[in-house]
Amino acid sequence: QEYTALKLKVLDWAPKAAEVLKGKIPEDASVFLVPATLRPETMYGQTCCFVGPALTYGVFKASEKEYFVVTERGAKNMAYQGVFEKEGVIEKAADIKGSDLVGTLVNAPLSFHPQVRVLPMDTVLATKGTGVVTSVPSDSPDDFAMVTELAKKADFYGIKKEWAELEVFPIIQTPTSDLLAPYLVKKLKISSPKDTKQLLEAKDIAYKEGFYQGVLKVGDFKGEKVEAAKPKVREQLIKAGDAFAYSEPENKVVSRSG
Ligand code: ZZB
Repeated sequence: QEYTALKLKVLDWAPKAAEVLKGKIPEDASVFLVPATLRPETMYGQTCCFVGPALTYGVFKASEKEYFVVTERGAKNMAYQGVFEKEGVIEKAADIKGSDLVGTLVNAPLSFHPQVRVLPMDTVLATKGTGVVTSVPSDSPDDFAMVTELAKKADFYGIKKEWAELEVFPIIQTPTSDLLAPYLVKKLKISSPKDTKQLLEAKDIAYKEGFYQGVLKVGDFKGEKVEAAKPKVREQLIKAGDAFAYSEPENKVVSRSG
């Protein structure tokens, strides 16, 4: 699987994260949460960044001045893809639990919401991508179901309600909707992230309809078909230094459905 790894720069750490990382990262270094996505063309619609609250992440040194927050597994893959300074070598500055990252404020490249929060999602897999997921509720049914749940039960999840209530803007027009994920969640009567079966079906439809019939409504490639615009948005992000290519060894790919 060829992913796009996006660099979400940390602007303000959650108090727990600040405490855990104190003295472990140079003051003048930039730290990024690095989600792996298959849908770079949807990045205009990011509203938050998900981590698995029970997962352990590492803060890995990418260069003198840049550190990446990803799973150790993700970092090991990156080490063989020219992402770090030495081929095959990872340098870990710290360990941090996903739950300690919740509430951290990050910059989301290209998004209409340039500043978004790190929020918890129990279904994030440690065995896929970087263990960090950028959330696009307009086009990902899983993400729409999760942000809806988080806003409904903010106290239970230990977050501020407004962190999960950022406006969901239309990004891609398809024959059925310009907010495909919310449309499918409603149509398939999905009421929570626990409706795994319907969510899988919704995801399948959203991928196919978005890719083959979608047209971008926003950004520099507005009016172009998703099929054509996807690699262009990706290139633009990479050229700007906001993203890089990340791939997974074929046999290790595990789908979100398990
Ligand atoms: C942003 C995005 C926008 C995504 C969208 C999807 C969609 P999949 O699920 O096998 O098809 N993802 C990445 N890593 C993980 C992980 N460790 N655990 C759980 N989910 C993960 O694989 C790719 C997608 O699953 C990725 O692309 C990411 O969410 C998520 F509009 O990034 B995506 C219809 C889907 N739309």
